[in-house]
Amino acid sequence: MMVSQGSTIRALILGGTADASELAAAIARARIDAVYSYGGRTRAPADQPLPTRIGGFGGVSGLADYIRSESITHVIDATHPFAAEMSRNAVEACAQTDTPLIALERAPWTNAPGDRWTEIPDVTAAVAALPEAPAKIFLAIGRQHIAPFAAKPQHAYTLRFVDPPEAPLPFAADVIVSRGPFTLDGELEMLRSRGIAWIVARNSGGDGARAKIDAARKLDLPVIMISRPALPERQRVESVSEVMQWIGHSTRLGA
Ligand code: 3Y8
Ligand code: NAP
Repeated sequence: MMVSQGSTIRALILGGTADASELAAAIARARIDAVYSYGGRTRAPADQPLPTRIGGFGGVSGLADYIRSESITHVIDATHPFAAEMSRNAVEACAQTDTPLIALERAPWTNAPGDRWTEIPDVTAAVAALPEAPAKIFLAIGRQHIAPFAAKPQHAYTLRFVDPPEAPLPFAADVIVSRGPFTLDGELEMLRSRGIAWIVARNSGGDGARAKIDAARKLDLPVIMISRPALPERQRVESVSEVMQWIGHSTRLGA
């Protein structure tokens, strides 16, 4: 997609991940005009070295209006592989406004020798994959998608949230409040001390949440691994440097 002759760059980073924070630092160092965007899911998101906005745009039309009113010339979708609605909206809004879009998306984890993964498509299938006999289970899938596990209340659940729960939980559970990134030693200690027998995780990829997967292998624990949602076709890279080249490339075209 051509950037018009002589136009200046103004990038919108759809953020909320460690990769997005790394990109924001590179963009700030390069003194590229940009805005960092959080969805407003957590109480105190990490500070960024860029002007930051927090909260939804108001669907596809809200994002398209934002792109136009803020004279955004490039959109980088650096959200999480499970932030499917945001990613879909970005594809649609960038098509409507003819704005260059690239996704910064880490590769999925792949199971290594010794892993005991059961790969399933979604949370509902994850509940079905759990045993019937009561067990100690670590749900490492955050806060938004735990309700279906109320169908198996016989288990002793440990949850991990970024912020303390505001509403009553849909089932009895022990909640760890921690925002990560997590370490192998920390995960081994947590899993051992709680006698966890099963882990439910999403295939987020990246390093920030990988420690529990490595700890499960060391402890020979089964992992119910939720695969990523399908996303529409869009240009996709796995490194900050490729995004910087993409921006630089468009600059050369537009210079
Ligand atoms: C608000 C920004 C950094 C970024 C930290 C990464 C690593 C730790 C792994 C586990 C899994 C989980 C969850 C997780 C990870 C990083 C990274 C990553 C998983 C923050 C952040 C925001 C969010 C939103 C939050 C979700 C939740 C998911 C917890 C900031 C810390 C489980 C995803 O309470 C809620 O509503 C939380 C919602 C979306 C999934 C869910 O459905 O509950 N992330 N996480 C972003 C925004 O508002 O736009 O607060 O600073 C970012 C990070 N989360 O600074 O190093 O980059 O992947 N985040 C999953 O993998 O399933 C934790 O516990 O093992
Ligand atoms: P989602 O379900 O895909 O998005 C739901 C709605 O939230 C979007 O339609 C949009 O609202 C708003 N939104 C999401 N991300 C936004 C952003 N970066 N900036 C502005 N608005 C945003 O999103 P999610 O899975 O809840 O993820 C929310 C945030 O947490 C994202 O920043 C994501 O990167 C981060 N995160 C998510 C996960 C995860 O497991 N999903 C893990 C780590 C980090 P409007 O339609 O009103 O624009």
